[in-house]
Amino acid sequence: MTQRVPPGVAGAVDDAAAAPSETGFDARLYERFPTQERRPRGELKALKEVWATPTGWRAFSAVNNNFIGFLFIVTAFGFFVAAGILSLVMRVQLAAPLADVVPQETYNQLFTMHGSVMMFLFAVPAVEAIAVMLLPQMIAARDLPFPRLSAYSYWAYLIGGVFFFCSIFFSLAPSGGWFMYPPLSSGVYSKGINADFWLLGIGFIEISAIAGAIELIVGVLRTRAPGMTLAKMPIYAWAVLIFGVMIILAFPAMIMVTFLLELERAFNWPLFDATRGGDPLLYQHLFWFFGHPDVYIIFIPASAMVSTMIVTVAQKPLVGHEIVVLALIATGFISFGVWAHHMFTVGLPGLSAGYFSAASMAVAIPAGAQVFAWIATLASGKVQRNVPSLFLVGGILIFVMGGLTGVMVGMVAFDGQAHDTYFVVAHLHYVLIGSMVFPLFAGFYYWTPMISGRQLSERVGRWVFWLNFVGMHVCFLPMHLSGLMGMPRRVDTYLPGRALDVPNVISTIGAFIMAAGVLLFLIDAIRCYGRKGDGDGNARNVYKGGTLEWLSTGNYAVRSIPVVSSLDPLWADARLRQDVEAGRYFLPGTATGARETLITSSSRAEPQYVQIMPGPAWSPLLAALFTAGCFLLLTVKALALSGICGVLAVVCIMRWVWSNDRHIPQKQVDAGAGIMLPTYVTGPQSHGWWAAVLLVIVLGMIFLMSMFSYIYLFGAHPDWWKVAAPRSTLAPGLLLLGASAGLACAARPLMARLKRGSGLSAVAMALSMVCLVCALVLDVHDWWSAGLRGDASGQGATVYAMLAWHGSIVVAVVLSAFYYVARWMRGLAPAPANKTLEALRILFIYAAIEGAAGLLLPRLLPWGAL
Ligand code: HEM
Ligand SMILES: [Cu+2]
Repeated sequence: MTQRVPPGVAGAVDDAAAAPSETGFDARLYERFPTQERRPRGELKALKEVWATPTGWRAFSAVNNNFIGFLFIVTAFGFFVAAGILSLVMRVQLAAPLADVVPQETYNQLFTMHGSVMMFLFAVPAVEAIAVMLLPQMIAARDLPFPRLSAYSYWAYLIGGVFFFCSIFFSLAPSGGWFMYPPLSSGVYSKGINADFWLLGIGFIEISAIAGAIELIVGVLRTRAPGMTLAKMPIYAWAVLIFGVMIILAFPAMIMVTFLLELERAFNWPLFDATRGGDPLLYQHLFWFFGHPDVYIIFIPASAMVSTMIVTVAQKPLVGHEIVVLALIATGFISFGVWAHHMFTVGLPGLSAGYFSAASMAVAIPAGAQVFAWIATLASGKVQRNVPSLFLVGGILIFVMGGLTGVMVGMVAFDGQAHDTYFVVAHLHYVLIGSMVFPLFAGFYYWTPMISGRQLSERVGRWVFWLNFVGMHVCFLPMHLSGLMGMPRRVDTYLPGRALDVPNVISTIGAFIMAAGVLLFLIDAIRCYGRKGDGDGNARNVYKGGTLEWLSTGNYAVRSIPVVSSLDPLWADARLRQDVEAGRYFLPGTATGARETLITSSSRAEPQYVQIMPGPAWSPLLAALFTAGCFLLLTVKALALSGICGVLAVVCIMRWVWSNDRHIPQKQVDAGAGIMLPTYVTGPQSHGWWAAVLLVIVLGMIFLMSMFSYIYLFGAHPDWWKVAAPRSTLAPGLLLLGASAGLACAARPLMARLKRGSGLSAVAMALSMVCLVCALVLDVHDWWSAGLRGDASGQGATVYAMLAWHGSIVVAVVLSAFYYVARWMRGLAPAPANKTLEALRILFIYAAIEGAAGLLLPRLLPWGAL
């Protein structure tokens, strides 16, 4: 009897023959997937049981990406509605001149909260939430690689976000605008704790976004279905990868700037106070180094959703797939070089204004390339007429209009006229609504059948679209005009008799039309998702998409993980669904009796090992609760309680890591068709190692930002340097740090080579930690005895800020050293191939390098100033 080789398998084998293997995996093994094989009984049942979500109130301990992703999306949408309601109040206040609907201070809080919530609690989390839900399904992974981390980042976001939002009900909301420039937001002009609430809310979103980014990057690079090489990776996965990398590079600036602002507010360190050696422009540079890429962090995944849906809607492959991938990468790259276009009016030197202006316009090129690819794809196919396609086309139109005004404000001279007027308000809403809100709605309509097994109403959907589309233009088009007529943004009213009445009342009407559209959508969504039955998660591919998420049948995504050989596997292989659902591919059941997914190599996606995944647990939820408590209580200055919460949060995190870190025996399991794969891998091959390296990159970026702050202030003030640096610390400090790094390096060979190695390696880690602490103490002590004070000068503020940040890393090192020693004492750290040890070594070595940088910079930079 001849065996049929499924097309996917055949393609992957051909491919592998064409290119050398990345990991030594033999692609001919794929041919073992016979189509006629009888699966053992009970296999599917075991798979279902292992992946079942706990029921009742225990559902909140669930960590699966479907569950968490769904809650995440709903929460983000909730914040969109809430921030939208705030904007309606603003629009009512602005409907007529000199109206008195809300007091001025409340209006200030309204626009600050509207902007902050939209940007930080809606836009970024929403695209991240969709990635959490969609990415694993699209690349046929069973879950994201660190499910408990997603749960933690979701709960931290929910709890922090709700508290942040509620501040507006107590008149405790911040009022300095969504970018909170000092000096307006400093202790002098923003008294009370309102601004601290902003810092709190933002702090949470930073934690959540970075945790999510690390996990999404590792997810894209290491959990793709076998055969899904980078060339066959869906465009959406590319976008998620770029999104993750951008978060890792951009958010550190935001973390540093919020950290510095809080230091200035809490301890009166004059970081942004020009009269005492600080500089408010430092804040703007750091903020926009984050803030501009942030817009693209939102736009890139949303635009890839557009590409994905357009392919389906047109039933044609994306025209210029490679060009669109390149365009996404280029957009991400360029967006890091344009931040100062938000600062044209602060008096940049002519040359740099010219550079930033030109670079800003260059962003239009890749964005334009994408738009043309979309139009060409739509034109080449027979476009299905449905609600997703309406939102797609509408969104592209709106986005193009926003892009055009973007090129206008990118011109320095024009920006001088339009800056801080309603023209900018119009521009930013066109961009954000076109590039993100409309694609999001399209996505809701498009993927709802996959999530709930039911469709949102097409009939109602048309109304939702037209109300939103018309309302959007009626609201924001006149703002271009009122802006050019001189109406400033962030002002609660205007005078009569200046021709501003008409455009404003039109805008208000438009806002309510849009609100009606959103309300209609909400009603339909509740109807659709609220109904019981049928919604067993069975994906009904109503739009005939070609990507793998349409094979999802449960919490575990696909029944078996297929071999992929095309960009649109479902179109390429008509039998794929059948074969996958019959369990004819990888991991049809559970090989070890636990949740598991396949880890593949980063570029060619060759199977490497079976990752055993953690299941439901309360620790992420509790840890998030206590983290939130810690920050919140700190904000209201309840120090003791905040400390207790902090300790409890650490305990919960340790518990969670401890239970995650089961020592799995290194054995080989049958991953399907007798292909044997290991269950435990260490070193650069393991996904944990990748996450540790990414974390260190984030920490390094944050520290770089603190070094930048030092250098910037040093350069901005001629006689800035107040206290001579204690040079005598340099040699002993470096010696200690060198010893620390050396000991951490030695821990592993000690364990591998010596008989009592595991004990010695624990001692080495403990000593490494001690050296690190001593170096820090020595450093702080010497600056202090040299007379440097944080509140006395810009030098003091930046040096201590750097040390404070390094101090928090040292605290993490101390905690993890205790953790490691505790594990060793319980006999849980025996083998040389030990994941905990590997991750901790990376952290320790990084901390030593960071310490050395912090030691050197403030002693060496002012060499000439001696
Ligand atoms: C129904 C839809 C919306 C309406 C009616 C609306 C209305 C407004 C208004 C009137 C302002 C200006 C307030 C002022 O300067 O005095 C504003 C600012 C802003 N909006 Fe919206 N908006 C909407 C949707 C959105 C969305 C979807 C986003 C982002 C995803 C967004 C982000 C912002 C931001 C960042 C600001 C600037 C806040 C600041 O100046 O600090 N808005 N919005
Ligand atoms: Cu920008």
